[in-house]
Amino acid sequence: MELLRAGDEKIAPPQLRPDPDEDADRDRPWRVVLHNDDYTPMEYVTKVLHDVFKLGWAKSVMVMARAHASGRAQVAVLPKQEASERIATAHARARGDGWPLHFTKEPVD
Ligand code: TYC
Repeated sequence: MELLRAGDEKIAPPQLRPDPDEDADRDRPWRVVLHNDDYTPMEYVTKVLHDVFKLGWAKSVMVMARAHASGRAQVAVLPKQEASERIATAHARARGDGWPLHFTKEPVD
């Protein structure tokens, strides 16, 4: 059986690594943002910031208060994967407890 036909060597091999632009994107720092809502108790928000994002208690209170007053607040700047995982953990915990607490992430420019 013929394994290699004439011209096959001109076909580009499959890319093993994704687009280099995606690598650069993954390496950029990502900002985790906390969004205010009208329902989640302040103490609950503070505890999630402390437990999931590992902020000290005073910092957790400050970040919660800023989001409450301004609509949103920066929680942390993390590698993309870690930001995604912590947000997923925080959302799972909040949904499990019946609260709409919401985080997003955005690349830091
Ligand atoms: N606004 C909420 C309340 O009054 C508390 C809260 C603060 C909720 C910050 C979300 O990101 C938030 N109970």
